[in-house]
Amino acid sequence: MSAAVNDAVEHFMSGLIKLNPAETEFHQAVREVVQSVMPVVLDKKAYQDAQILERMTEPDRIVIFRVTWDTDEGQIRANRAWRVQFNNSIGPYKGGLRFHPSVNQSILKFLGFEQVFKNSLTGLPMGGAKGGSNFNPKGKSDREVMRFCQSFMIELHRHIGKDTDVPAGDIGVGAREISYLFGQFKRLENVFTGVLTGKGLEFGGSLLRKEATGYGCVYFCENMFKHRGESVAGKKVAVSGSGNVALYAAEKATELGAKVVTLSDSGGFIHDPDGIDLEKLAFVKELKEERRGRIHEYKDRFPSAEFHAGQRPWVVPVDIALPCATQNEISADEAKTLLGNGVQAVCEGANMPTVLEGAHAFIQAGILFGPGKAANAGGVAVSGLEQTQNSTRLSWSRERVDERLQEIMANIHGSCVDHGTNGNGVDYVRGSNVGGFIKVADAMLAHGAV
Ligand code: NDP
Ligand code: 2IT
Repeated sequence: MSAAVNDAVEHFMSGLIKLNPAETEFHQAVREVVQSVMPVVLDKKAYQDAQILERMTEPDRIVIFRVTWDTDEGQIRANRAWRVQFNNSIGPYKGGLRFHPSVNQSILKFLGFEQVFKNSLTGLPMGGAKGGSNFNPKGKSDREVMRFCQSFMIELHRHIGKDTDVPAGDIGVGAREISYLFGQFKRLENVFTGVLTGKGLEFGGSLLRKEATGYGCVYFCENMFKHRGESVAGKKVAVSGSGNVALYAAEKATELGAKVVTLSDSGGFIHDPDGIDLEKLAFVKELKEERRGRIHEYKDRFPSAEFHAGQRPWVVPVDIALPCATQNEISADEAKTLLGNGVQAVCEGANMPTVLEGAHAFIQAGILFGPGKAANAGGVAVSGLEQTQNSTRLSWSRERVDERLQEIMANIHGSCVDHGTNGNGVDYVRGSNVGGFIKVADAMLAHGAV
């Protein structure tokens, strides 16, 4: 980075930090983008005159509300909830809902900000948003989760709609929660419409939406390898998490001939040196999706595996790392460990799972580093296809959705190559940030001062 670019980045960031004190995750996400796009902004006076960066880092609006619900024992509980509608310059707001005790405004702003660029990269007409609550669905009964979702929707329904804002799932929000949310929206508004994505197949959901983020992440990884004349086949893979993204990333990696050796949850990780094949994965899916069990139970079923309590999988020597759990789950030290063990690719299924210093280390080492906003865009892309199916009142076959998903992931890869190629290969961070930025920035310019 030149001194002029560096000065401009630091000047911009000091203003942003002053305006948004203590929102550390939001600062981190913005810094990464601004480092990439500042040369483009400095090159185009129209962007500077229109204060494009200042406007892009300020959400259009944030709705904050209390969600009151009662437990099975009849006790009243209250949680805080948000919808961050970040930017709708290229389409209606679109992005997931997260239910996790760690959720706060900083985390939802970072996620909403990332979503703007990710959605732009898909090539579909979707703006960026994120929402959620500090509600913890773990350990709650189905009826408690239902009452929470219904109460949440009593406020949220005023702010969303098929042409306004279309939420979906994220951590802690899966098929069960989306179904309760959809049922309540339909009751409140008396319309049957594609206002949420990730719906059940019986009421407008798309085939392959469940698998899309994980599959898309592996398709993106395969594109990166192909660009170097290689493939994921035969590679050893560490996956973190054992939720929606992790399970289907592991499935697709295995289908493409790689050997997945780890999965995790917040309790620790399992290491199965023989490989977590599709049969073992079927057990994990049942454990996690049906029984809401814990990953350590894998060892009870497959005793040759190891369980490492309280640890993350990055100590295991692998060719490919697929972080698919949560933000900042690869520290600077863990990035060094992965590099020291000869990792060839890190492809992010989760949003911002690598700390900035770790991401810089991966880029500097010249390994294939696929940032979340490119690598995990398959989920929201198939959400976009679900919206298309809903508005035409048709359902596409699994093959048709998969074909479109592969095409979209290849296009995103192409956009990264176009905007990120340098003497060292492809800088996918710069490529995805610049590729996502230009379309949104130009739409904002065209709309004038709004
Ligand atoms: P799930 O709730 O299905 O699974 C989350 C997994 O990550 C669980 O195994 C969970 O373990 C683990 N996890 C969550 N928080 C933490 C934490 N603080 N520390 C350690 N482990 C944690 O969520 P998804 O699979 O949907 O989401 C995973 C990631 O992918 C997130 O970053 C999300 O934003 C991103 N993403 C999701 C998309 C989607 O379509 N669902 C699309 C694009 C990105 P435990 O059960 O112990 O909490
Ligand atoms: O982070 C994400 O892209 C998601 N959680 C999916 C969003 C969506 O609207 O499908």
